[in-house]
Amino acid sequence: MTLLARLEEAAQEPRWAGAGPTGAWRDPAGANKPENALLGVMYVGDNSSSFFPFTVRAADGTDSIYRYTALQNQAAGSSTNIGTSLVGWEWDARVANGFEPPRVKTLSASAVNGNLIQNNGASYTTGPATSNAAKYTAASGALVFATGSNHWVRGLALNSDGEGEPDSRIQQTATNVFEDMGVAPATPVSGIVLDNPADPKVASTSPPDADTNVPITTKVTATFAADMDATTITSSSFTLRQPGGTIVPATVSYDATSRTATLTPSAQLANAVTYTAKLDTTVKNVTGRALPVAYTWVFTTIAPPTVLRINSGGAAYTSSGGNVFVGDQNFFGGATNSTTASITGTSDQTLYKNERWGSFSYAIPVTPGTYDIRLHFVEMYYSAPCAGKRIFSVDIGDTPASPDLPNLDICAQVGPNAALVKTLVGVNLTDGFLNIQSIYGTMDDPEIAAIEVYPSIVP
Ligand SMILES: [Ca+2]
Ligand SMILES: [Ca+2]
Repeated sequence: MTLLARLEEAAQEPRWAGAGPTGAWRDPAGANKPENALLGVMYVGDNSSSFFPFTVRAADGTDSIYRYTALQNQAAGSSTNIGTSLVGWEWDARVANGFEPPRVKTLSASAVNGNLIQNNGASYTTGPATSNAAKYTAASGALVFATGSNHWVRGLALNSDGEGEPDSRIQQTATNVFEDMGVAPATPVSGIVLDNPADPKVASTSPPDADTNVPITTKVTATFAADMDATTITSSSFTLRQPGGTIVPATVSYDATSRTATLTPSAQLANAVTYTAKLDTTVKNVTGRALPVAYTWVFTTIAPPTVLRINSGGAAYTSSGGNVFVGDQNFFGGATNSTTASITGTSDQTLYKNERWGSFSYAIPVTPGTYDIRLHFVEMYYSAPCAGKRIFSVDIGDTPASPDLPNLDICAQVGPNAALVKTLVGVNLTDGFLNIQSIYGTMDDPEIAAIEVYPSIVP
């Protein structure tokens, strides 16, 4: 049992004698631990005079916490409102603040209206919002379920003041959540369905439910808790669907040793798409018992690989080969310089007529993956002979080599006002950014003329 308390209104909390000021968990100047890091959702607003229905959309309803209710079988695109006041008086929602745990799954989307917290509790405004119930499985294996508001429990029973809207769907959902946590009621009220231990059960899936950044080459697997009847696991009973409901062509197999069903798509999946995997109730175990309800889970494929070209120190430019370079961006520090001199060794002189120089870095957002990085350099300040007059290094923060380009002497390699290109192949960019850092060497300032990052041509 876990007891959670919160402080969300930094400006309004009392100051206890002898203690420091209390603050909001989410306050960046204080604890800086937003509540959604623990709960998957967090307080976003309230209304103490108007309450709202709890809204489960068709896609939310396919989650297994809604099993044994009609919420699982809503028409695509439709939704169900439960009660009139099961969302109030304070509401939570998912918040994209960078603190949300992996694989949080939205379980409701209820329209609300009232006070909306601003700036981590510094103030409020008023207006509409959407409240979310959600769940996720923590790294510890703990299942975390958040109801989305403090009124949700009024769907279980009347409170001591006679307030509430008891609803069998809320009661069944609560029962399901407890069963998923390993606690089954011994004396359920009439109408509540308990899991039958004899029924087949999905022990795990791959990708896991609500996973993101899934490779487009993924297979989809479900591992069962008991031996299954292989003849019931087919491309009809185990399916993968696109958002519109179209089935992804695939083959399905079952491995009895690992009790694992595997769906292999016939082609690569699309990027940045949420797919829905489903095991139907025709799937049976070796004793002939079927899945009591369809088992559905979702995952989202990775965004397309990044292709980005930057004209360091200059403006947007399309190369003679048709490659689009954007104007200088994603940099920190350094200064720019330019020349009107002709540049040799290139059909894209424009790229080399301006540069970023000094102590600079780049943090370029990229979809995680394997990339080639092409760096362009020029010596535009010194005239010949200039070998040895500028010696510097460049490091890619994402590689173990440090620096990746040591003791670069542009002029010694190609002379002044000439293009020098260095390509690093097969660089794994896993954290969402390509980090480039200039490093001062023995002579003068580092510089760079252009940067390209594109999916690796190396298999
Ligand atoms: Ca490096
Ligand atoms: Ca440039």
